[in-house]
Amino acid sequence: MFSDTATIEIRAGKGGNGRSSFRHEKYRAMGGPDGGDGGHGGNVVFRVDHNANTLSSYRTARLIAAEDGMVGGGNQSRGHAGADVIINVPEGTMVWCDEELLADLTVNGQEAILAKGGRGGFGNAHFVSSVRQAPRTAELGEPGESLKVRLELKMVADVGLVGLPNAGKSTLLSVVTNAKPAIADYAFTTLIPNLGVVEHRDFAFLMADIPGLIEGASEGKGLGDEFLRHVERTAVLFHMIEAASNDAVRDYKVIQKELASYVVDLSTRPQLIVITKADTVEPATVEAARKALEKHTKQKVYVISAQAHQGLEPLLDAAVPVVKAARDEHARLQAEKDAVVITEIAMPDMWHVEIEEDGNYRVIGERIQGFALRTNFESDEGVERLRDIMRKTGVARGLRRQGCKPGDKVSIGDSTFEWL
Ligand SMILES: Nc1nc2c(ncn2[C@@H]2O[C@H](COP(=O)(O)OP(=O)(O)OP(=O)(O)O)[C@@H](O)[C@H]2O)c(=O)[nH]1
Ligand SMILES: [Mg+2]
Repeated sequence: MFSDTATIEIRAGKGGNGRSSFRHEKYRAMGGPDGGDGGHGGNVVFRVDHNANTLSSYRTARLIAAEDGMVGGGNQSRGHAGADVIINVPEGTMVWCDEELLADLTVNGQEAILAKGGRGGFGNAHFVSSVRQAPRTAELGEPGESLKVRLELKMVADVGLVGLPNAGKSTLLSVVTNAKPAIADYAFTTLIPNLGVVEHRDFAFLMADIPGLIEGASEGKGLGDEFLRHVERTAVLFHMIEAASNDAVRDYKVIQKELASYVVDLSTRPQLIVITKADTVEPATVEAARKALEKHTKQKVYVISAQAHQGLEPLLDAAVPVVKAARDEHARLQAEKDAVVITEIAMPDMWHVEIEEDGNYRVIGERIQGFALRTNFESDEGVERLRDIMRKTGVARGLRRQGCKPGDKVSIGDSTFEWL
């Protein structure tokens, strides 16, 4: 079955404790305090990876934890920071905690820190003052954040089956794909979309039955706005209307109105209009409904009986080119988005991060400074490209390790910008 949700507990690393120690010096019993700070705990970072397609790998995971920071060393050396843990998720993954949406991850390479590692404790070297020459105090590291999150993937299918409840959507899916959805003679049999693969004339595409929509769905009636979210992730719609309907055009309009009232207008998605369950009424009734629908929509209307396996070939034949066109369009939009994203950058030379007196972060390194020099900070695209380079080269992670948060100022060379 297609899995589109997973619940996991994520836990960031605990900060390392600060050390309390004193210098060993020849001829002196005890030198000055030299205990280093503990390292920061690792973060739990979600990252969009367009090679991932499902959340299935997280269905069995209970806990995903980042590494703890190490305790501070003698000689004022800072403990090692705990490594971040990266959770790769497909495009379109939403991360929820209770009812709150924490992250909506839509673009390849996009990252979000959802549990922040604890700060390392200060070592005793930190507490020296004119009146306290030999402090023994060292801080404990802070615990890392920990929370339970629900991942949800807006489903992606080439074709979504929409229509009123009981229109025969799941039945069609069960006949033309390998899926085995529940089918029954009452409304709202389907509550979660089922996904199947259609193999037709050497072409394969994904089809999903969407739960039935009713009037008011876009305002949440019958869980409708939940259901419409699934429609959002399907490229082509089969709009399905029962042959036994009293008024096929009215049924059609009800669904179109709900599709149009969603957050984004879904009524303009490419549609094939299908009269279903043709075997349940007289041929003349089917014909009248077909004529009325074609007149109203100015579009060809297909007639099927999924149960009797009738009319399916012409419908699937018509679907193939529409699905192909939708995929091409998607690829074109994706290519536009990717145009500002750099896929691989060789940056073998060294860089490091310093924290300046005013708390701003400074990245020092010849190549990254070179990139910054070539960045037009007036242009959002330019800044996004630089950020992407920083992600790809690990500089972004280096900054986070040092505690850099969204809103903090980052300087590279003569340029300063806000961290996102
Ligand atoms: N005679 C006949 N009955 C059909 C046909 N297609 C579906 N049905 C019946 O219609 C009823 C509803 O079918 P479903 O496929 O569950 O309808 P649905 O649109 O998925 O319904 P919801 O999930 O509730 O929105 C079931 O009893 C099916 O057996 C058909 O082509 N001919
Ligand atoms: Mg159904």
